[in-house]
Amino acid sequence: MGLAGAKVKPKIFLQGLLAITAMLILDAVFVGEDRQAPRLEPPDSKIGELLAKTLAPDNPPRKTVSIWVCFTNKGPSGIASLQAALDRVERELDPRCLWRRSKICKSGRLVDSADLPLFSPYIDRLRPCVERIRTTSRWLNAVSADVRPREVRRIAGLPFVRRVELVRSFRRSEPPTPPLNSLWLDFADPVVGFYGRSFTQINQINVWPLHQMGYSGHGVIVCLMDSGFRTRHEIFRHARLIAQHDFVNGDDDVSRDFGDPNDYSDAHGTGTWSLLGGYKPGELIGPAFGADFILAKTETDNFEQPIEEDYWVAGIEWAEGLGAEVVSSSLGYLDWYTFDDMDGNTAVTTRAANRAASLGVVVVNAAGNERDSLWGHIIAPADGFEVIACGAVDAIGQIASFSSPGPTADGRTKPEVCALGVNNWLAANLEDKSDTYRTGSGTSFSTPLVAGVAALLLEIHRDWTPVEVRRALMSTASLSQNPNNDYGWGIVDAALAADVGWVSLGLEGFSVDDDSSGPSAGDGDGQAESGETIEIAVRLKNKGRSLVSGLRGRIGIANPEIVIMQPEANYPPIAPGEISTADSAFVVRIPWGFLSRPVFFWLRVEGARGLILSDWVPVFVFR
Ligand SMILES: [Ca+2]
Ligand SMILES: [Ca+2]
Ligand SMILES: [Ca+2]
Repeated sequence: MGLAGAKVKPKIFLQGLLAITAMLILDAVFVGEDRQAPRLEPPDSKIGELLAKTLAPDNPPRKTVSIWVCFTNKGPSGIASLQAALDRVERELDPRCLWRRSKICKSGRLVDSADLPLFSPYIDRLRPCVERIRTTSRWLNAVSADVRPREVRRIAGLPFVRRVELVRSFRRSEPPTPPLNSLWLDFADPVVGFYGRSFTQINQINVWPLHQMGYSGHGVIVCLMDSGFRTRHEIFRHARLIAQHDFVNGDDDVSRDFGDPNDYSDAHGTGTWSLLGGYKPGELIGPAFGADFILAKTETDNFEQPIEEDYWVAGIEWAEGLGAEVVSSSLGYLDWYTFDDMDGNTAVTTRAANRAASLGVVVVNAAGNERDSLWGHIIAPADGFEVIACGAVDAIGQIASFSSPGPTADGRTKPEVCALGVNNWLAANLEDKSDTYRTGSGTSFSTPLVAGVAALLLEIHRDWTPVEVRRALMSTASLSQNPNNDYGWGIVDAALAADVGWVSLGLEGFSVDDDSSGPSAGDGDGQAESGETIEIAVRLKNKGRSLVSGLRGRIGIANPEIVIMQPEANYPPIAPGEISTADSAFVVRIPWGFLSRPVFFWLRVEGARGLILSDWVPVFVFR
């Protein structure tokens, strides 16, 4: 069983397995050869298929190749010394890691043999055969290293080496940035004004009610794994950064390195961190701006040198050990895996993500930007069983043209949920101007929004496990009753998922009346057309668990040509789960000669305590 060939059938990983069982199974996946008698195998049989292909004589010769070297065990030890070693590891674990693991493992040991360090004499014996050790993984019981091709057989021949295989590479595709819709926001509104242009992304997933209640992810450790981070950007001035490590360069500074290939190496991570945890009123607010952050630089964001899976695995192991409760990341297009591998248990990153989840870490990963590419599917580790895969929608809730669809290779619905991933407002890293902002698109940018919501849920419910966080997000999202492989369970509703009694309203739909009865004046063909006065009846759904009353709706629009004649409407009380239309409709007059296009009315609904819902009502107007 090797890194490439290992395929434990997914049915073993049925969701809802007791976590301790999951740990034992994962243990078997990673170090299951421990207890077997040493095998004397010819070196070639230990060389993974992909590595063998790469080194085949018909391929162009390479100076070095990056490989995983998996060891047979963690050193010769009897049961007694194994127990002592486990005791030692458990004592050394960070208290915040122990606490988080204890949510899952209610009794017994909080560590297993996958937590034991590598047997250092093996590494010492390996060292003369390699150009450079890249990183090590306790969970995989493996070392990654750059080696000369001719050394591969010699390494495979070492008696303590179980298998060697290629380190896979990923490449992130940047989706096209669509033209901006002219959506108008009233920044004079105190709620909108506080969030600035980030209101759209925060409002769509209903985060601001939790901020108003005082939640911001305080006390929750969130790890971002990305291309590097401009930590000096003003948006992070209030962020509590408790640890950082650069796995690519082996230092403790995740900002741009002198030797990095271009000036933009920290652009992607700066953007994702700002979306999750930025704080600048009037400009940009992330869902979990009050969290404790740990940052891992695990990619170079370099076209020539794509993202490599070994740094990602090292990063998530490190974060887990520090007590990370949420990990947010996005990898990218897979150069080496096939869709059949997206079965939740094959890609190295997926298996590491599964183990992190089984230890209590909520892993949130981008679904990918590959809808229209040759790949056409979700990307690892989004295929993981408890991994929350994030798709991307635009400001009016339509799936982004690039957002990778499910299902997984074994037929599970993916992604889990969606958030804004088209024209998000995020911190930029333009040349040397550190305090700028920009728009950006991609599932990379919807992911940190959802990860931020996960941190809010964990702040409110300290005992929730990854299974519970995932279930809360899915069961309260916009398509929870009829999920599909584009949106998953739909757009997140943070206030509803948090289950704190916040009145949560959804825009259920609307209808346009263009007949000549009542205030409307038109030809009655059911289409809104230039020259007509129309009535817009908006239906609201009470998604919460208590009756809502005293609701007032008000619409606004950026386009001054359209005259709003009746901007307000009162709603009757709405029982939980019920849908209601206002007693009277909104009335608007469309001028003659109006060009055919969608028109976006901004609807805000207030209750006794102020704003409850803000959303867009898109009406198509024909000439
Ligand atoms: Ca560095
Ligand atoms: Ca009418
Ligand atoms: Ca009409």
